[in-house]
Amino acid sequence: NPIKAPEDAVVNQQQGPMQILNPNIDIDEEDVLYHIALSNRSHDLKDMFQDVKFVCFGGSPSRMKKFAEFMVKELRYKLVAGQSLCNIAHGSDRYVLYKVGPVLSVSHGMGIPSLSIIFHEILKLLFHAGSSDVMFFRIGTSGGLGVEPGTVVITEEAVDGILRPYMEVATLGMMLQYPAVLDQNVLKELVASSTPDDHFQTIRGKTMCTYDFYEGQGRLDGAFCDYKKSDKMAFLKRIYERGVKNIEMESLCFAAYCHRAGIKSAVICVTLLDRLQGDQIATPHDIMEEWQSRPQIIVARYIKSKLGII
Ligand code: R2B
Ligand code: URA
Repeated sequence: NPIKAPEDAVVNQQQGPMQILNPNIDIDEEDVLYHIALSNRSHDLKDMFQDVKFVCFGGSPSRMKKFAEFMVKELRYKLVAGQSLCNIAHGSDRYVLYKVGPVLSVSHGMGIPSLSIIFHEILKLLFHAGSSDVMFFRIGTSGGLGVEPGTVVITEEAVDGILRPYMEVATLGMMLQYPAVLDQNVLKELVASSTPDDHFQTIRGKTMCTYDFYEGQGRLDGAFCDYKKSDKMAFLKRIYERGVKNIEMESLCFAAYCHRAGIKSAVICVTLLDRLQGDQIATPHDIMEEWQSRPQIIVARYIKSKLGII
């Protein structure tokens, strides 16, 4: 039977230096952050990361590099003469990690298992670094429901593939449930930051997070499909009527872990297609590139407003 995670494992909201809820992590021992090839012994994590205030996660390594380059411009950040941005996790080829002043740009790969690994390691990195009052964002892509492709959806609640607002994790032979709660104030501020001059719509809505891109999202074009188009449409209409505006593959874990750690966070995804109209993503590359910059614009605007940069 599923079991609710222990209440005392939930911090309400972190304040001050990053806390970690694992008594086994001892700062006097070596802690290897294996998938980003860093450790609290081999690197001076305080020196490298103590000033981090915003961590932006996104699926693709090249997109997160572009986001870091975008932030260099937006924050008018001065790179050391003759130097370009460097991937701090270059010793591993699993994820990329760039730092632009107080902003970290990190790739998380596809799906909950991949996001979960980097989330643990980034949280431990910030703990060792003694960073304080840090916010997390996921800037990503998704399939939309009844919205114009290219629309940005900011998640009000993440639900799983059967509309449950929590993530289940099999732990020591038990199914533990972690509520996928997101900060409603950050959500409001992000939605309010969109302007009539933006060349795209920014809306709020529920986000369905699935464990699979094909059957999990009711697609008809996977290698397997044991249902009919009418079944798919009935499912998508049902979830649309329950307020789901987009479907992707990480928001449930991202929201659940941020809530569990007491970190303010938001999920901002652009929609690449309208799933009520089809399954295949065939939009030209240049248009897709422009769409994928939209969540970055919203988050950069938010970060700049918090840093007092006009
Ligand atoms: C959105 O896009 C990816 C699948 O194409 C997945 O990581 C997600 O959430
Ligand atoms: N990412 C998803 O998970 N689903 C889509 O339909 C598009 C992007």
